[in-house]
Amino acid sequence: MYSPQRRDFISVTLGNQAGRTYDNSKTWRRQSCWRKWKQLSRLQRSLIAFLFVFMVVCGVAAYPNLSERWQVVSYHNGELKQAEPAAEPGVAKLLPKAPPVSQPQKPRRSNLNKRGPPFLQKRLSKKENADEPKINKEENEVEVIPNEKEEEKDNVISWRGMKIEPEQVNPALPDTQKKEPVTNEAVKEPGLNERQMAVIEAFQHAWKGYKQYAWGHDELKPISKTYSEWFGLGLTLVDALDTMWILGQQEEFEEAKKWVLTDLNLGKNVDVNLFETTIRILGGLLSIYNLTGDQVFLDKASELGNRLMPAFDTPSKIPYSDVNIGRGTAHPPRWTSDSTVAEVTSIQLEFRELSRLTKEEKYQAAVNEVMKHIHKLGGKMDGLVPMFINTNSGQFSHLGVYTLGARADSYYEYLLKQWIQGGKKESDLLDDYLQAIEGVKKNLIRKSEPKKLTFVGEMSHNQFSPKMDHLVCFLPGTLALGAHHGLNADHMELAKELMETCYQMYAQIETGLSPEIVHFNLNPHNTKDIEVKPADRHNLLRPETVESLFYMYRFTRDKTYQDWGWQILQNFNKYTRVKTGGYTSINNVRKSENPEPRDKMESFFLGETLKYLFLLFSDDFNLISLDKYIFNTEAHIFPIWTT
Ligand code: DMJ
Repeated sequence: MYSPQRRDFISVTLGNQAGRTYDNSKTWRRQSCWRKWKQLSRLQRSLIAFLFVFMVVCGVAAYPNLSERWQVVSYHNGELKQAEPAAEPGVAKLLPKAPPVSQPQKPRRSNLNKRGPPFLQKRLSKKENADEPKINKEENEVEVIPNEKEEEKDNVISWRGMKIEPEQVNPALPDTQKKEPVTNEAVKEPGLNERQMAVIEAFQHAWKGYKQYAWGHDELKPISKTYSEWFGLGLTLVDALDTMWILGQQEEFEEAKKWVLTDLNLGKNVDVNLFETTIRILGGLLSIYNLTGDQVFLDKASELGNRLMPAFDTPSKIPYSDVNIGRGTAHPPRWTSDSTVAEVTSIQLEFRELSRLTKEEKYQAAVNEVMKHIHKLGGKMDGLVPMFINTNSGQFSHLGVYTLGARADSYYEYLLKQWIQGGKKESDLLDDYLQAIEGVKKNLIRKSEPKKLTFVGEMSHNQFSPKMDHLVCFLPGTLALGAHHGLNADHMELAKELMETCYQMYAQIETGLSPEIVHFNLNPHNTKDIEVKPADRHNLLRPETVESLFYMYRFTRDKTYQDWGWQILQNFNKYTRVKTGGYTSINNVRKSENPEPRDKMESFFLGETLKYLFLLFSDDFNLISLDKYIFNTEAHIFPIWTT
């Protein structure tokens, strides 16, 4: 006889035993739990409910303690950094940002540039991950392209820009008397080579996505075909201005310039990060002014500089991390009064250049004060600095952790580059740089097993950790730059060894793309030099390795460096290019069959990565000559002062 109940029961049970799918398995689990719940007595159910409520209340009450405990953690350059070595996997993720007025989308920030208490970020990261689109193989959203794109080469625009040589910009002249931009004969290459054309094609593809789905917004989300806001200042557009100029993308450049003129609103009521806004937007505007001589960019730069100045109004004169550029107020992050050392020491090139161009001393005075203070400060280890500094006391905080990675990296880079920028006169900067490099050699350099790759590890409370961030791959380029400018020749030897290591961080990985962090093996019995922890397998389209390849090629003329860069570009094209326009950061460099797109094209992919690749592939060594220019930490171009 027909019995619906019996039939239902049998059907569900059998369905689960034989060939259970993801969906019906979930149903089965739900039903099974529900049955168990129903079997409990009323007392048992009440007890469980009470325990649940109790745990929620405890969790809420523990909030201040947690935030205290995590004070040692903050974010720099997109990386979670912790005073204690064992960072919890997956913490460095996304977090919310106070929405700028009338932004259509709830602003978010990727793990790249970190806001809010870390535990909040962890919670959000889970949500974000859940939302993240995966590659849909059928729709083939992440485009896999052949290495050579012969069919598209004819479309490349071959316009070349004009530029001003550093000595042609005379800051002493009033604006009206400044020389018009002149054509620089040295920039007129006989023709672009195939690899440079491939970079232009990549740029055009990235720009196509940005223009279509994110125009005037901070970052493209190429998979979901939308955008994300961080500061609401057209970050990608401003970051890419000088790249367009160098790559000869005239039409795109003119359109972008128009946006800067009419739509870049620097007076909006929004909290911005002092460091990121300085290196990307102020740096981008100054760079394009130096390349074009177009006053509109200097006017914008000068307005932004003024709006950022409240950050320096602290008891110690060490700037706060955040400034509201509309209101003219500044503050530290919510959970600490510390700033990140790299952040307060990597805004100097930009503010100093702004002073030179505007003849207003105040910018340079503010950032020089920071450097003087840190020069004298105790708490360093052989010239290596901790990662945090307190804006009230002016003292380093959370002592004992030394890294060349996130939160300290560009301190070292800017010591050298300020010295070069200023005409090699400021000996404190040079002394600090040389001492720090000796400190790196003494404390942080090791060789891996079995291949003896030279790497830079970290020191945490006298314990060495063989962990190296991809961010550290700026170092070979910086060392080579110093050697080129007359510093110890052994810096160049170390640069070569580290360059090989940074290349291996790509070459030994399944996709040929580096993870965010690697751990080197020191055990002679293990067979692999490089290990990658699950939480570190992402790639954000970062520039540091191709940046260093560019310097190494310029100074050695060894074409191996160009070949390595070419491999990297091809792998970006293979695993991160999105068919409908744009490139995406990915979650898993070890999974070539599905690297898991994160749906974000960082502004530095256009500002830095593609620019450095283009320059790496150029055999014209006068194209942004390293004897006349320096690059800021976002690859923006500043003249070396000649007076
Ligand atoms: C950029 O914003 C800059 O290069 C910064 O110095 C480090 N982080 C990103 C690129 O990785």
